[in-house]
Amino acid sequence: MSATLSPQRFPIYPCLAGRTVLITGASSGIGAACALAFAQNGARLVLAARRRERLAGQVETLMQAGALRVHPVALDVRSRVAIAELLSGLPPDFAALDIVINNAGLGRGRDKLQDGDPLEWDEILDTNVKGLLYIDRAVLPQMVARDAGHIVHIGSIAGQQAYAGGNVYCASKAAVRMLGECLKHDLLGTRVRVSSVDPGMVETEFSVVRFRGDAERARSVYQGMTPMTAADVAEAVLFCVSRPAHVNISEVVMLATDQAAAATVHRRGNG
Ligand code: NDP
Ligand code: 8X3
Repeated sequence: MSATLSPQRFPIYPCLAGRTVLITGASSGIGAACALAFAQNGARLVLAARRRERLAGQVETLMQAGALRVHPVALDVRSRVAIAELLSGLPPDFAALDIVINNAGLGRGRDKLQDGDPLEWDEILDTNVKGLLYIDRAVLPQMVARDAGHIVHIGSIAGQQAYAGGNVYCASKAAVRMLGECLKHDLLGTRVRVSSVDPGMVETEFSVVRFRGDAERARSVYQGMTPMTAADVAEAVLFCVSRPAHVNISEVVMLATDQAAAATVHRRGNG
């Protein structure tokens, strides 16, 4: 699967025009779809991921789609130093972040815990939990000071339901869920909002990464069923951040119609 942006047309919410939006993990999948969704809504975009060349390759399409400006930055969310440098290096018109889509994340394998690789656990937890925390910690002071802003965590149904081989990935997304819940307490009394968008199966590069580049195994995850698309998730994100200021969409749990629960999937024939 390439990072090519689909021609999807997203809903337009006038309140999003001119907003400054930081998206982590914007080089692929859900993050890239969010970038297109916000571009069509006339936002100013900071796109972050490790593969900067991919981000750079999206700029022209996003500008043509309606983005006010696009600033692609190489970032590994596991590095607090890199996050601080990203924020301090933003051009002046990007400095006040209105919306942050805390999306960068990954799974690795479906091994039983007793067979698992602790180095992969570190990668999952450092990215999905600590990286997300570092981003929140870095952007929240300016949002609290301005008494405005919206953070969206991309969680997962895996944070709510256990499945075989989910172990550390499920735990990481359960942590994301609880961090979002706690954050709402920490921000109470401010106008800063926190939403969690928790999808089930979405066909992106997620499974290719999870199965360490085994494209065939990745395809088999979605065999015979219709998964959600990254654009479906981006549309839910747009909905969350376009509500009136007194409304916080706390949590969106979205599943493919062919999915009743994390590991309960209806498959048709040989698909
Ligand atoms: P993709 O693999 O397509 O995208 C993952 C993105 O995260 C890439 O842009 C990747 O960019 C980025 N990323 C990974 N590690 C880092 C890092 N250390 N620093 C910065 N960026 C990083 O998968 P999805 O779009 O599906 O995944 C996005 C989020 O959605 C993840 O948090 C995932 O857990 C979650 N999710 C996915 C579901 C699915 O079924 N696909 C379902 C539920 C939730 P790069 O490699 O260039 O750094
Ligand atoms: C990724 C989706 O169901 O494979 O969060 O855990 S799942």
